[in-house]
Amino acid sequence: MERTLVLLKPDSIQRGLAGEVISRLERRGLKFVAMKLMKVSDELANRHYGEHAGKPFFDGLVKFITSSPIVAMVVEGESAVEVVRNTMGTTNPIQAGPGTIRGDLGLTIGMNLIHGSDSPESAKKEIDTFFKPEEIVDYTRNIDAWIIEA
Ligand code: D4T
Repeated sequence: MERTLVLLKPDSIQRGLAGEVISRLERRGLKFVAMKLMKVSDELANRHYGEHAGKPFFDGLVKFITSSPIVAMVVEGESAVEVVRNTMGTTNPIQAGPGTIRGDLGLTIGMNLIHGSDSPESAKKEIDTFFKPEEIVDYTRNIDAWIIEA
């Protein structure tokens, strides 16, 4: 089953929207296999957002993601990367469709509530960046028989 990294960004936590965002992912049928509240260090922020280094928004992005705690999660499910990205909506909440997390709850690209890996390859790298293998929990849910076709 595919896994992806999800981060509830500082604005989600500060605005008291963590439960709302987690609930939307849960209701979609996705399964959490790791979850923790944490502060992102400068070093971790630079590693996670390394591909954006040098871009005009990079310094602001690092400042934002290190400004206040986040919740990091590993989410599992059929096509989890794509499903999470669709549930999040586009990067800029102004363009994000209604019914998506960013479309319903966000207004600015710099505070767009949630991160989800953009491919299975980056998901693997990002999960390794944020979690030790022993922090990821394998378990079964009986309800999956009503969510995933055999
Ligand atoms: P993340 O990586 O946070 O899930 O966002 P996306 O995958 O949807 O978008 P991204 O990697 O292109 O951007 C990373 C992060 O930078 C912020 N950002 C982005 C910004 O503040 N200004 C900008 O112009 C862009 C393009 C938002 C998300």
